[in-house]
Amino acid sequence: MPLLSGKVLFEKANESGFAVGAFNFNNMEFLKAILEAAEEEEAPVFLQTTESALRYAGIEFLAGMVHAVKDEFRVPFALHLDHGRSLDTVLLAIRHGYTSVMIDLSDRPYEENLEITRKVVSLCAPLGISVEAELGRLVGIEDNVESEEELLVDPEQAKEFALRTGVDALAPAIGTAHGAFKFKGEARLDFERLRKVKELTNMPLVLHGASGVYYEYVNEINTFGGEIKDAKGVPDEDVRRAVELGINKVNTDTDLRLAFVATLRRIMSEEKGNIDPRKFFKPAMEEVKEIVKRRIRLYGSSGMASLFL
Ligand code: PH4
Ligand code: ZN
Repeated sequence: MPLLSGKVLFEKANESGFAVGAFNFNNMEFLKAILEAAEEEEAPVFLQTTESALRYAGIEFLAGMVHAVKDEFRVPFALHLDHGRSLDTVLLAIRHGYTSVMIDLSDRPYEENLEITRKVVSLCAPLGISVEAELGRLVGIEDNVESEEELLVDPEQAKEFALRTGVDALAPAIGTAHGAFKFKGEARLDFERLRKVKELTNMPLVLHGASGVYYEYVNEINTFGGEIKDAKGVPDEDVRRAVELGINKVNTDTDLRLAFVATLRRIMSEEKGNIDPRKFFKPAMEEVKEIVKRRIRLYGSSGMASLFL
């Protein structure tokens, strides 16, 4: 299956009422784990890189790996720029064969976000590249904000933004946050707000900051020398509900990091005489593959590759 435009993935998911898993990668180990998991689950996926991934590994390596292996896999996938912060990064991604981009100017004034997003759409649409944008802001407990409410998406504004920009997908802030520390107490997602955004836009929606931050990995990390206290993620039932209410792409990065690091910490402490990194990385990569499969099943996208034949 060729590398597809994100447009195709977004449209099929929206039509059929499931979410495509979007997984971040910064190296070969994560990319291989994600693709193998998708293949085993027969699920479409977004392979995505942020600007910090590009600073870490270089776009030539990250995009180069995807283009080099794309014909080895049968499942449909898109190469997506996650949280692109400028027109320059979008242009860089276009030059490197990305099939989907996110332009994230959610921390800028509304009109500025709108104008630049419009420009990105006018560049990407003729090339068949999908565009995702964000409205409202994602904040974690580290950000110390006084009023979370005013950072959440305004559904009427989402409708206007979608019409005026022509974006293919919208990421509405409904209370999630990036990283392993998402909530102080119980998880609180604003489902009513999500329902309203879907009703008013009827377009593909994206959930960022959706990791489950599973206890078993947090516990393993803490047991083998790590220190991550008060970690908290989005419960599986909340992710399921968000998909039922119209989320069509779910971003997951932290869960993959936790799986990888937990396994590394355990094996490094068990095999003190080993200096071959492959002996650490291989099982860590396998664990990333397991968590990707688990998340794909949660999003209802297992078996959905057949829709693209
Ligand atoms: N993302 C991933 C953001 C990763 O700069 P960086 O590479 O560290 O950024 O867009 C998510 O929405 C991931 O959500 P999660 O943290 O809940 O997995
Ligand atoms: Zn995100």
